[in-house]
Amino acid sequence: MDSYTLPYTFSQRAQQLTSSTIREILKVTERPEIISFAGGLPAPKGFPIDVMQAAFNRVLETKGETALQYGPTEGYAPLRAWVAEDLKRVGADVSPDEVLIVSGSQQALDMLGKLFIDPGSKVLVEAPSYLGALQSFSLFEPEYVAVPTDDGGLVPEGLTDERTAGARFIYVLPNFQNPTGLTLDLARRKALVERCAAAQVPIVEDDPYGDLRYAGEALPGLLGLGRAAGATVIRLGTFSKVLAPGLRLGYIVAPKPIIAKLVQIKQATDLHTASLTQMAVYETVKDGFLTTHMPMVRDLYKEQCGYMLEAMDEHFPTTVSWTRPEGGMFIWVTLPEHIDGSKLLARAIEQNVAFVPGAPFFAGSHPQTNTMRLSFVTVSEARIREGIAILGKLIKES
Ligand code: N5F
Repeated sequence: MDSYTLPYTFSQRAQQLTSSTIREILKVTERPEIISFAGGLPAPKGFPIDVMQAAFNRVLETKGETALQYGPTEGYAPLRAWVAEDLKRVGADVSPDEVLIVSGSQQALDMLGKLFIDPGSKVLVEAPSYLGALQSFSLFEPEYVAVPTDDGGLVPEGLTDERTAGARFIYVLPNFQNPTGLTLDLARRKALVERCAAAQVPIVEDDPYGDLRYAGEALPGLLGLGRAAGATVIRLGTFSKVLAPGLRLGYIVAPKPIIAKLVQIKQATDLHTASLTQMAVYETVKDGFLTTHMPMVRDLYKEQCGYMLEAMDEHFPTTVSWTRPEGGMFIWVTLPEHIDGSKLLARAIEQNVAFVPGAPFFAGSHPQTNTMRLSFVTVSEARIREGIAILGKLIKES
C-alpha cells in the first residue's frame, strides 16, 4: 500500500503486517458448498451447549454482580487455581499465581511478542510452525532462526550454539504440532529442555492439542521436564479445543517475574479477560466435566482422522507423502516438488475444496511450497471422502 497517497500514515509495523492465510481462506469456506479442510475449527458436535448454558445461568443467578463487573488482570482466582491443579496431569507442579488467564492463546502469543521481541531479536521456531504465531511475533520484527525438523518433529541437535546464541526464546509445539501433526518423543523432549537450559533460552510451549490424543501414550509436557532441568518454560493453554473457541479463553503459565510483566502488558491490552466467561468456564469444569467430555471428542476426532487417512491411501498417488498423527486436528502433506500448494489450492477451490497451503507456515525466505495442511475435524465422513478424491485427482493431473 502506498501510504503517502493517503492523508494518514500507518506505523511501519502495521505497513508490514499481512493477513492470516487461514482467516482469508475461512472467508471463502463460509460458502456451504465448500468442503473445507482449512481451519482448525473444532467439530461443533463437541460443543457442550447445554452444559455451558446451565453454567452461564448459574453464574448470573448466583454471582451476577461479580460476573458483570471489571475483574483482576491476572484472572478469576478459582479458575487460576483449577488450571494449576490440572497441570499435574502433564507432570507440572505450579502455583496459581504462576497462571495468567488470557483471551485465547492467540493473545498470549501477541503478549509474548511484546515482552521479548525488539526489532532484530533472534527467535527460534520450528520449520514449519503455527502461522498465527509467526503473524503475532512478526509485528515486533524478530529475526527468525529455523530449527531443523524431521519425521519426529524438532531435532534437538539442531539447537547448536550458533543458533541459540542470544535467542530471546524458542517457540515449540510438542503435541500434534500445527501444522505437521507430529509429536516429540520423550527423548527429544528431554534433549530439548536440557539444551535450552544450558543455552539459557526460554522455551515457549504452546499446547492447544495435548488433550486430543487418541493413539499412543501421553507424554510429560515441557513445563515439568524443563523446570526439572533448570530451563525457563512458558506454557500456553486454551479452552478452545476442549470446550469451544468462541469463548476466547486461554492461559499462560510462567515464573512469577514473567507473569508480573505480562500482567502489565495485559493491562495495556485489554485490562482483563471477560469475567463472565471465566466464571462460567470454571463452573463448567470444576467438578471434572472434562474427564467425561474429552473421551467423546477424542473418539470423534480419531474416527474422522481415520476416514481421511483411508481416503488418502485410496486416492493420493505414491509420489505424495503425509503424516499419521496420534492426536490433534491436522495431517501434513508433502507433494511432489513441482507442485505448489497455493496453485493447487486455487484449482481446488474451483472444485469446492479448501485446505491451507504449507508455505505460510515457514518463517523466513525458504518456504517448502510443495506442502499443505489438512484438517479432518469439521467435515462429515462422506465429504471427507469426496474432498480427498477431488484433491487426489487434481494432484494426479498436476
Ligand atoms: O486459544 P486460541 O483459540 O486463541 O488458539 C490459537 C492457537 C494458538 N496456538 C496454536 C498452535 C493454534 O493452533 C491455535 C489455533 N489455530 C487454529 C488453526 O487453524 O491453526 C485456529 C485458527 C482459526 C482462525 O484463524 O480462525
